[in-house]
Amino acid sequence: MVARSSEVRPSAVRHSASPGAGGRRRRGAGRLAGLGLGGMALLVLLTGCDVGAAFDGFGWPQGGISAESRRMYDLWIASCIAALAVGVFVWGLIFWCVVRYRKRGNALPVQTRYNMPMEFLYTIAPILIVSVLFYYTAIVQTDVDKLSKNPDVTVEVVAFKWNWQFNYRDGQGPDARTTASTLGTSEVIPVLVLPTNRSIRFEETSRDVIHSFWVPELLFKRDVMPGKIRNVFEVSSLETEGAYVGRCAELCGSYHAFMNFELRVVSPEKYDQFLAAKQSGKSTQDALAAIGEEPYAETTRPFDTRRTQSNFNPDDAPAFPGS
Ligand SMILES: [Cu+2]
Repeated sequence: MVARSSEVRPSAVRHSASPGAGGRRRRGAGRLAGLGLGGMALLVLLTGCDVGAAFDGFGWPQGGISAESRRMYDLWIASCIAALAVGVFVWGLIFWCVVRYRKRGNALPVQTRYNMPMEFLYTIAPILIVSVLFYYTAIVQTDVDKLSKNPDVTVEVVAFKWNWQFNYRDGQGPDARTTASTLGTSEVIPVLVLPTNRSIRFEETSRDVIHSFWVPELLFKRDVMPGKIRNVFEVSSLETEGAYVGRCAELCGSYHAFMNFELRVVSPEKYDQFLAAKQSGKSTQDALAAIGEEPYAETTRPFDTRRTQSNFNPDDAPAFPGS
């Protein structure tokens, strides 16, 4: 139902009443349908190839190494395609209106208001779009946050100013036992060795302030809280072997930016050998060398804090450590 103002131009009435108007409307509708079909064909063509790679991930980091990171990446790409489709449709309508209804004389154009179908569409369409995006976001988020009863590997992540300790556990929760451990120092970057194709549970705890465990290739970070809070998350499988830098993603103090570690993803067989070597009393570096891996971190290096060399005395009077 269309309600129009009283300012309908006679020419408009004449125009719509002219004998050729029905044919022109049909042609216009045909053109619109053609455009719609063409747009859909283009979308199918684009989704058929790797749209994410073609558009550089639409700004999202590529190269995720976990099943969860792939799902988050896919959600982002699908959301971008949906946003682009809506954008192209709206831009098309804008340009069509600009051309079709450009000024042709001084007469006031047809004034349209209280167009109920249009107003209904304006209200329903955004609600539908947001609902669909929310639905898929909720599914992926639930999937990423999902915890299983019996993960294959449980590792306790302990953060402290300004380093990490990784404890391999024989069960879940604070009461489980640590069977092997890796501790970072000022001279050695801690290397967290984990296997491919096994589910891994991370249980996080901090010894001082809030830190954040972040491996960019997991496309995921989670705060590490002090006190009794144990933040837990799982990765259903790591898919690509390799060395990946890990960082603290929460501003935790002076040396926050250097609080690095390395995630080393190896085959399940190598992982079992590594763990056995650690449990037999070998150091992390010796255990890594025993399975044919680089003993020290490859993606980052220890930093020099120069904590003992600072001298804030403007007269350069010597300052000694501890003095
Ligand atoms: Cu930190």
